[in-house]
Amino acid sequence: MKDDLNAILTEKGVEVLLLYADSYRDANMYYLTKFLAPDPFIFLKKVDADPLIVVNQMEFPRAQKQSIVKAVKSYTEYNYLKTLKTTKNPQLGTMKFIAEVVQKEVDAETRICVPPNFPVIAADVLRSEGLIINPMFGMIEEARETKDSNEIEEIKTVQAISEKITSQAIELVADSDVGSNRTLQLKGETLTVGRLKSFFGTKLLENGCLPEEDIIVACGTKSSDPHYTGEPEDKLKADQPIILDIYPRSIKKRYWTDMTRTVVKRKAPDKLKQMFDAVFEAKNASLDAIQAGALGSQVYDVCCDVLEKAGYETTRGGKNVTVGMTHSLGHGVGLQIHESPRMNELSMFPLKEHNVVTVEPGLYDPQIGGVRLEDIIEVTKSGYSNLTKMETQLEI
Ligand SMILES: [Mn+2]
Repeated sequence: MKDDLNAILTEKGVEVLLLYADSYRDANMYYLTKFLAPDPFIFLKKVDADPLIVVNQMEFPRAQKQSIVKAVKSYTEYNYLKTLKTTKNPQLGTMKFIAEVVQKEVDAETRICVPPNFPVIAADVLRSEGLIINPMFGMIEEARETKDSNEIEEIKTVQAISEKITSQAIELVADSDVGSNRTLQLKGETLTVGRLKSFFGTKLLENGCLPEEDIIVACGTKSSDPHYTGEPEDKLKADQPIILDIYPRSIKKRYWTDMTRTVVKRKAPDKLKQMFDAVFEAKNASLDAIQAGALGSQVYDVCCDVLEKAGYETTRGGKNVTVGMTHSLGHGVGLQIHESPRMNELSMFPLKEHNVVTVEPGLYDPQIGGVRLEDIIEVTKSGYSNLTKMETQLEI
Protein backbone atom coordinates (compact mmCIF):
# COMPACT_ATOMS: atom_id res chain seq x y z
CA MET A 1 0.00 0.00 0.00
CA LYS A 2 0.97 3.63 -0.26
CA ASP A 3 2.73 3.59 3.11
CA ASP A 4 5.19 1.10 1.62
CA LEU A 5 6.25 3.38 -1.23
CA ASN A 6 9.45 4.75 0.35
CA ALA A 7 10.59 1.27 1.36
CA ILE A 8 9.93 -0.06 -2.15
CA LEU A 9 11.80 2.84 -3.76
CA THR A 10 14.73 2.38 -1.39
CA GLU A 11 14.86 -1.34 -2.05
CA LYS A 12 14.95 -0.67 -5.79
CA GLY A 13 17.70 1.91 -5.36
CA VAL A 14 15.49 4.78 -6.51
CA GLU A 15 16.59 8.24 -5.38
CA VAL A 16 14.15 10.34 -7.36
CA LEU A 17 10.84 9.39 -8.94
CA LEU A 18 9.50 11.44 -11.85
CA LEU A 19 6.15 11.14 -13.61
CA TYR A 20 4.68 13.20 -16.40
CA ALA A 21 1.14 12.03 -17.13
CA ASP A 22 -2.51 12.92 -16.73
CA SER A 23 -4.34 11.22 -13.90
CA TYR A 24 -7.51 10.08 -15.68
CA ARG A 25 -5.64 7.52 -17.75
CA ASP A 26 -2.51 7.01 -15.68
CA ALA A 27 -3.35 4.95 -12.60
CA ASN A 28 0.02 5.63 -10.97
CA MET A 29 -0.42 9.38 -11.24
CA TYR A 30 -3.88 9.23 -9.70
CA TYR A 31 -2.66 6.87 -6.97
CA LEU A 32 0.18 9.21 -6.00
CA THR A 33 -1.83 12.44 -6.10
CA LYS A 34 -5.58 11.67 -5.89
CA PHE A 35 -5.86 14.72 -8.13
CA LEU A 36 -7.92 14.08 -11.25
CA ALA A 37 -6.72 16.08 -14.23
CA PRO A 38 -7.24 15.40 -17.93
CA ASP A 39 -3.92 16.96 -18.99
CA PRO A 40 -0.43 15.79 -18.06
CA PHE A 41 1.37 17.34 -15.12
CA ILE A 42 4.66 16.79 -13.30
CA PHE A 43 5.14 14.64 -10.19
CA LEU A 44 8.54 14.64 -8.54
CA LYS A 45 9.53 12.83 -5.39
CA LYS A 46 12.82 12.23 -3.64
CA VAL A 47 12.88 9.04 -1.60
CA ASP A 48 11.85 9.57 2.03
CA ALA A 49 10.71 13.13 1.24
CA ASP A 50 7.32 14.62 0.47
CA PRO A 51 6.49 14.85 -3.24
CA LEU A 52 5.92 17.92 -5.37
CA ILE A 53 3.48 18.38 -8.23
CA VAL A 54 3.71 21.08 -10.86
CA VAL A 55 0.49 21.85 -12.69
CA ASN A 56 -0.62 24.46 -15.20
CA GLN A 57 -2.05 27.70 -13.89
CA MET A 58 -5.68 26.76 -14.59
CA GLU A 59 -5.40 23.60 -12.47
CA PHE A 60 -3.41 25.21 -9.68
CA PRO A 61 -6.25 26.20 -7.28
CA ARG A 62 -8.07 22.88 -7.76
CA ALA A 63 -4.85 20.90 -7.28
CA GLN A 64 -4.20 22.74 -4.02
CA LYS A 65 -7.64 21.74 -2.80
CA GLN A 66 -7.84 18.18 -4.07
CA SER A 67 -4.37 16.71 -4.26
CA ILE A 68 -3.01 14.69 -1.37
CA VAL A 69 0.36 16.13 -2.36
CA LYS A 70 0.99 19.12 -0.11
CA ALA A 71 3.57 20.88 -2.25
CA VAL A 72 1.75 22.16 -5.33
CA LYS A 73 3.43 24.60 -7.69
CA SER A 74 2.22 26.27 -10.84
CA TYR A 75 3.95 26.23 -14.23
CA THR A 76 4.20 30.02 -13.95
CA GLU A 77 6.54 29.70 -10.94
CA TYR A 78 9.08 28.14 -13.31
CA ASN A 79 8.70 30.66 -16.13
CA TYR A 80 6.83 28.26 -18.37
CA LEU A 81 6.20 30.77 -21.17
CA LYS A 82 9.81 31.86 -21.43
CA THR A 83 10.95 28.26 -21.97
CA LEU A 84 8.22 27.57 -24.49
CA LYS A 85 9.15 30.60 -26.52
CA THR A 86 12.68 29.22 -27.02
CA THR A 87 11.36 26.56 -29.42
CA LYS A 88 9.01 26.64 -32.38
CA ASN A 89 7.26 23.43 -31.34
CA PRO A 90 5.23 23.85 -28.13
CA GLN A 91 5.32 20.11 -27.44
CA LEU A 92 9.11 20.13 -27.55
CA GLY A 93 9.03 23.27 -25.42
CA THR A 94 6.98 21.44 -22.80
CA MET A 95 9.58 18.66 -22.69
CA LYS A 96 12.32 21.24 -22.18
CA PHE A 97 10.20 22.78 -19.45
CA ILE A 98 10.03 19.43 -17.61
CA ALA A 99 13.83 19.29 -17.80
CA GLU A 100 14.08 22.75 -16.33
CA VAL A 101 11.80 21.93 -13.42
CA VAL A 102 13.79 18.79 -12.64
CA GLN A 103 17.10 20.67 -12.88
CA LYS A 104 15.81 23.25 -10.39
CA GLU A 105 14.50 20.68 -7.90
CA VAL A 106 17.06 17.88 -8.12
CA ASP A 107 20.84 17.89 -7.72
CA ALA A 108 22.84 17.33 -10.89
CA GLU A 109 24.08 13.76 -11.51
CA THR A 110 21.13 12.29 -9.60
CA ARG A 111 19.61 9.22 -11.23
CA ILE A 112 15.98 9.98 -12.00
CA CYS A 113 13.71 6.96 -12.22
CA VAL A 114 10.62 7.02 -14.42
CA PRO A 115 7.89 4.42 -14.96
CA PRO A 116 7.88 2.37 -18.19
CA ASN A 117 5.16 4.50 -19.79
CA PHE A 118 7.10 7.76 -19.33
CA PRO A 119 7.01 9.37 -22.80
CA VAL A 120 10.10 8.24 -24.68
CA ILE A 121 10.37 11.63 -26.37
CA ALA A 122 10.41 13.32 -22.96
CA ALA A 123 13.20 10.94 -21.87
CA ASP A 124 15.16 11.84 -25.02
CA VAL A 125 14.84 15.58 -24.39
CA LEU A 126 15.65 15.28 -20.67
CA ARG A 127 18.75 13.24 -21.49
CA SER A 128 19.83 15.76 -24.11
CA GLU A 129 19.61 18.38 -21.36
CA GLY A 130 22.08 16.32 -19.30
CA LEU A 131 19.69 14.50 -16.97
CA ILE A 132 20.11 10.82 -16.10
CA ILE A 133 16.79 9.10 -16.85
CA ASN A 134 16.30 5.52 -15.79
CA PRO A 135 13.04 3.74 -16.70
CA MET A 136 12.09 1.06 -14.20
CA PHE A 137 9.29 -1.48 -13.82
CA GLY A 138 7.01 -1.79 -10.85
CA MET A 139 8.07 1.11 -8.60
CA ILE A 140 4.52 2.26 -7.90
CA GLU A 141 2.68 -0.86 -9.02
CA GLU A 142 4.29 -2.83 -6.20
CA ALA A 143 2.74 -0.48 -3.65
CA ARG A 144 -0.60 -0.64 -5.47
CA GLU A 145 -0.67 -4.44 -5.24
CA THR A 146 -1.77 -4.33 -1.61
CA LYS A 147 -4.84 -2.29 -0.80
CA ASP A 148 -5.52 -0.24 2.32
CA SER A 149 -8.93 -0.28 3.98
CA ASN A 150 -10.17 2.77 2.03
CA GLU A 151 -9.31 1.14 -1.26
CA ILE A 152 -11.04 -2.08 -0.23
CA GLU A 153 -14.14 -0.04 0.67
CA GLU A 154 -14.12 1.67 -2.74
CA ILE A 155 -13.92 -1.69 -4.52
CA LYS A 156 -16.68 -3.10 -2.29
CA THR A 157 -18.89 -0.13 -3.12
CA VAL A 158 -18.51 -0.59 -6.88
CA GLN A 159 -18.98 -4.34 -6.50
CA ALA A 160 -22.22 -3.91 -4.55
CA ILE A 161 -23.55 -1.61 -7.29
CA SER A 162 -22.45 -4.07 -9.95
CA GLU A 163 -24.20 -6.96 -8.20
CA LYS A 164 -27.44 -5.06 -7.78
CA ILE A 165 -27.55 -4.19 -11.48
CA THR A 166 -26.40 -7.62 -12.64
CA SER A 167 -29.19 -9.22 -10.58
CA GLN A 168 -31.70 -6.90 -12.23
CA ALA A 169 -30.31 -7.75 -15.67
CA ILE A 170 -30.58 -11.46 -14.92
CA GLU A 171 -34.19 -10.87 -13.86
CA LEU A 172 -34.86 -9.29 -17.25
CA VAL A 173 -33.54 -12.43 -18.92
CA ALA A 174 -35.53 -14.66 -16.56
CA ASP A 175 -38.72 -12.65 -17.13
CA SER A 176 -38.45 -12.70 -20.90
CA ASP A 177 -40.53 -14.96 -23.14
CA VAL A 178 -39.09 -17.44 -25.58
CA GLY A 179 -40.10 -16.55 -29.13
CA SER A 180 -39.43 -18.15 -32.48
CA ASN A 181 -35.98 -19.65 -32.96
CA ARG A 182 -35.57 -19.49 -29.13
CA THR A 183 -35.05 -15.73 -29.31
CA LEU A 184 -35.84 -13.98 -26.04
CA GLN A 185 -38.62 -11.38 -26.10
CA LEU A 186 -39.09 -8.78 -23.38
CA LYS A 187 -42.26 -6.71 -23.37
CA GLY A 188 -42.85 -7.61 -27.01
CA GLU A 189 -39.40 -6.70 -28.25
CA THR A 190 -36.35 -8.84 -28.96
CA LEU A 191 -33.89 -8.90 -26.07
CA THR A 192 -30.64 -8.10 -27.82
CA VAL A 193 -27.17 -7.74 -26.36
CA GLY A 194 -27.40 -4.03 -27.16
CA ARG A 195 -30.60 -3.70 -25.14
CA LEU A 196 -29.11 -5.45 -22.12
CA LYS A 197 -25.88 -3.46 -22.36
CA SER A 198 -27.79 -0.20 -22.52
CA PHE A 199 -29.63 -1.30 -19.36
CA PHE A 200 -26.26 -1.85 -17.68
CA GLY A 201 -24.88 1.44 -19.00
CA THR A 202 -27.83 3.50 -17.80
CA LYS A 203 -28.03 1.87 -14.37
CA LEU A 204 -24.28 2.06 -13.81
CA LEU A 205 -24.22 5.75 -14.70
CA GLU A 206 -27.14 6.42 -12.34
CA ASN A 207 -24.93 4.92 -9.63
CA GLY A 208 -21.77 6.90 -10.46
CA CYS A 209 -20.08 4.13 -12.41
CA LEU A 210 -19.19 3.47 -16.03
CA PRO A 211 -18.73 0.38 -18.20
CA GLU A 212 -15.58 2.21 -19.25
CA GLU A 213 -14.05 -0.54 -21.34
CA ASP A 214 -17.33 -2.16 -22.40
CA ILE A 215 -18.72 -5.23 -20.61
CA ILE A 216 -19.16 -8.75 -21.90
CA VAL A 217 -22.61 -10.01 -22.77
CA ALA A 218 -21.95 -13.04 -24.95
CA CYS A 219 -24.56 -15.62 -25.92
CA GLY A 220 -24.40 -19.05 -27.52
CA THR A 221 -21.32 -20.38 -29.30
CA LYS A 222 -19.87 -16.86 -29.55
CA SER A 223 -19.28 -17.01 -25.78
CA SER A 224 -16.57 -19.63 -26.44
CA ASP A 225 -14.22 -16.72 -27.13
CA PRO A 226 -13.46 -15.41 -23.61
CA HIS A 227 -13.00 -11.83 -24.79
CA TYR A 228 -15.86 -11.67 -27.28
CA THR A 229 -17.70 -8.70 -25.79
CA GLY A 230 -20.95 -9.10 -27.75
CA GLU A 231 -22.32 -7.03 -30.63
CA PRO A 232 -25.42 -4.86 -30.09
CA GLU A 233 -27.42 -6.81 -32.67
CA ASP A 234 -26.66 -10.23 -31.14
CA LYS A 235 -29.89 -11.87 -29.96
CA LEU A 236 -30.12 -13.50 -26.55
CA LYS A 237 -31.57 -16.99 -26.84
CA ALA A 238 -32.99 -19.67 -24.57
CA ASP A 239 -31.17 -22.92 -23.76
CA GLN A 240 -27.75 -21.38 -24.49
CA PRO A 241 -25.07 -19.96 -22.24
CA ILE A 242 -25.14 -16.21 -21.61
CA ILE A 243 -21.88 -14.95 -20.11
CA LEU A 244 -22.19 -11.69 -18.19
CA ASP A 245 -18.72 -10.36 -17.36
CA ILE A 246 -19.32 -7.03 -15.66
CA TYR A 247 -16.35 -4.75 -14.89
CA PRO A 248 -17.51 -1.23 -14.05
CA ARG A 249 -15.43 1.60 -12.71
CA SER A 250 -16.29 4.33 -10.22
CA ILE A 251 -16.24 7.63 -12.11
CA LYS A 252 -15.04 9.70 -9.16
CA LYS A 253 -13.01 7.26 -7.08
CA ARG A 254 -11.51 5.47 -10.09
CA TYR A 255 -11.62 1.93 -8.66
CA TRP A 256 -12.78 -1.03 -10.75
CA THR A 257 -14.41 -4.29 -9.87
CA ASP A 258 -14.89 -7.48 -11.86
CA MET A 259 -17.42 -10.30 -11.75
CA THR A 260 -18.67 -12.93 -14.17
CA ARG A 261 -21.78 -15.05 -14.06
CA THR A 262 -23.00 -17.53 -16.65
CA VAL A 263 -26.74 -18.12 -16.97
CA VAL A 264 -29.08 -20.07 -19.21
CA LYS A 265 -32.66 -19.05 -19.77
CA ARG A 266 -34.77 -22.24 -19.49
CA LYS A 267 -32.69 -25.41 -19.86
CA ALA A 268 -28.94 -25.89 -20.12
CA PRO A 269 -27.74 -28.69 -22.43
CA ASP A 270 -26.13 -31.60 -20.53
CA LYS A 271 -22.62 -30.86 -21.79
CA LEU A 272 -22.91 -27.26 -20.67
CA LYS A 273 -24.14 -28.35 -17.26
CA GLN A 274 -21.10 -30.58 -16.90
CA MET A 275 -18.83 -27.69 -17.87
CA PHE A 276 -20.59 -25.49 -15.32
CA ASP A 277 -20.17 -28.06 -12.54
CA ALA A 278 -16.45 -28.40 -13.30
CA VAL A 279 -15.93 -24.62 -13.35
CA PHE A 280 -17.90 -24.24 -10.11
CA GLU A 281 -15.73 -26.88 -8.44
CA ALA A 282 -12.55 -25.32 -9.86
CA LYS A 283 -13.53 -21.92 -8.48
CA ASN A 284 -14.17 -23.29 -5.01
CA ALA A 285 -10.95 -25.33 -5.00
CA SER A 286 -8.96 -22.29 -6.18
CA LEU A 287 -10.51 -20.11 -3.48
CA ASP A 288 -9.64 -22.72 -0.86
CA ALA A 289 -6.00 -22.62 -2.02
CA ILE A 290 -5.72 -18.87 -1.57
CA GLN A 291 -3.97 -17.35 1.42
CA ALA A 292 -1.09 -14.98 2.01
CA GLY A 293 2.07 -16.85 1.04
CA ALA A 294 0.49 -19.11 -1.58
CA LEU A 295 2.05 -18.71 -5.01
CA GLY A 296 -0.23 -17.54 -7.80
CA SER A 297 1.06 -20.47 -9.86
CA GLN A 298 0.04 -22.91 -7.11
CA VAL A 299 -3.51 -21.62 -7.12
CA TYR A 300 -3.61 -21.82 -10.92
CA ASP A 301 -2.37 -25.42 -10.66
CA VAL A 302 -5.16 -26.32 -8.26
CA CYS A 303 -7.68 -24.95 -10.76
CA CYS A 304 -6.15 -26.86 -13.69
CA ASP A 305 -5.97 -30.07 -11.63
CA VAL A 306 -9.72 -29.94 -11.01
CA LEU A 307 -10.59 -29.19 -14.64
CA GLU A 308 -8.20 -31.75 -16.09
CA LYS A 309 -9.45 -34.41 -13.67
CA ALA A 310 -12.96 -33.67 -14.91
CA GLY A 311 -11.75 -34.41 -18.46
CA TYR A 312 -11.12 -30.93 -19.81
CA GLU A 313 -7.96 -29.52 -21.31
CA THR A 314 -6.10 -26.43 -20.16
CA THR A 315 -3.30 -24.33 -21.65
CA ARG A 316 -1.06 -25.28 -18.69
CA GLY A 317 2.47 -25.99 -19.87
CA GLY A 318 1.99 -23.82 -22.96
CA LYS A 319 -0.30 -26.38 -24.62
CA ASN A 320 -1.96 -25.22 -27.80
CA VAL A 321 -5.54 -25.71 -26.69
CA THR A 322 -8.66 -24.08 -28.14
CA VAL A 323 -11.25 -26.16 -26.23
CA GLY A 324 -11.09 -26.09 -22.43
CA MET A 325 -9.60 -23.45 -20.13
CA THR A 326 -7.70 -21.12 -22.44
CA HIS A 327 -6.79 -18.31 -20.06
CA SER A 328 -5.13 -17.70 -16.71
CA LEU A 329 -6.94 -17.91 -13.39
CA GLY A 330 -7.06 -14.29 -12.31
CA HIS A 331 -5.61 -10.84 -11.98
CA GLY A 332 -5.31 -8.00 -9.54
CA VAL A 333 -7.97 -5.26 -9.63
CA GLY A 334 -7.69 -1.69 -8.38
CA LEU A 335 -7.11 1.52 -10.29
CA GLN A 336 -6.67 -0.68 -13.35
CA ILE A 337 -8.93 -3.51 -14.37
CA HIS A 338 -5.97 -5.81 -14.95
CA GLU A 339 -3.03 -5.22 -12.61
CA SER A 340 -0.62 -7.17 -10.44
CA PRO A 341 -0.62 -9.74 -9.02
CA ARG A 342 -1.66 -12.22 -11.70
CA MET A 343 -2.46 -15.83 -11.12
CA ASN A 344 -1.03 -17.95 -13.89
CA GLU A 345 1.71 -20.46 -14.47
CA LEU A 346 4.40 -17.77 -14.31
CA SER A 347 3.24 -16.21 -11.02
CA MET A 348 6.08 -17.64 -8.94
CA PHE A 349 5.68 -15.14 -6.15
CA PRO A 350 3.63 -15.32 -2.99
CA LEU A 351 0.25 -13.63 -2.73
CA LYS A 352 0.22 -10.97 -0.02
CA GLU A 353 -2.31 -10.02 2.59
CA HIS A 354 -4.60 -7.30 1.13
CA ASN A 355 -4.02 -8.22 -2.50
CA VAL A 356 -7.33 -7.95 -4.36
CA VAL A 357 -7.55 -10.54 -7.13
CA THR A 358 -10.16 -12.22 -9.28
CA VAL A 359 -10.65 -15.96 -9.39
CA GLU A 360 -12.17 -16.78 -12.74
CA PRO A 361 -11.95 -20.28 -14.12
CA GLY A 362 -13.70 -20.88 -17.41
CA LEU A 363 -14.29 -23.59 -19.98
CA TYR A 364 -14.86 -22.95 -23.65
CA ASP A 365 -16.07 -25.10 -26.53
CA PRO A 366 -16.77 -23.58 -29.96
CA GLN A 367 -19.56 -26.16 -30.46
CA ILE A 368 -21.32 -25.30 -27.19
CA GLY A 369 -20.17 -21.91 -25.91
CA GLY A 370 -18.48 -20.89 -22.72
CA VAL A 371 -18.87 -20.97 -18.95
CA ARG A 372 -16.98 -18.58 -16.73
CA LEU A 373 -17.47 -17.77 -13.06
CA GLU A 374 -15.55 -14.92 -11.52
CA ASP A 375 -15.40 -13.65 -7.96
CA ILE A 376 -13.25 -10.83 -6.65
CA ILE A 377 -11.56 -11.47 -3.31
CA GLU A 378 -9.20 -9.93 -0.81
CA VAL A 379 -6.31 -12.15 0.26
CA THR A 380 -6.05 -12.51 4.03
CA LYS A 381 -3.40 -14.06 6.30
CA SER A 382 -5.13 -17.41 6.49
CA GLY A 383 -7.41 -17.38 3.45
CA TYR A 384 -9.53 -14.82 1.69
CA SER A 385 -12.46 -12.51 2.13
CA ASN A 386 -14.91 -12.70 -0.77
CA LEU A 387 -15.98 -9.24 -1.91
CA THR A 388 -18.51 -10.93 -4.22
CA LYS A 389 -21.77 -11.67 -2.48
CA MET A 390 -23.91 -12.62 -5.47
CA GLU A 391 -24.99 -16.19 -5.80
CA THR A 392 -24.23 -18.41 -8.74
CA GLN A 393 -27.09 -20.12 -10.54
CA LEU A 394 -26.93 -21.56 -14.05
CA GLU A 395 -30.56 -22.02 -15.07
CA ILE A 396 -32.89 -19.08 -14.59
MN1 LIG B 1 -11.56 -10.56 -14.82
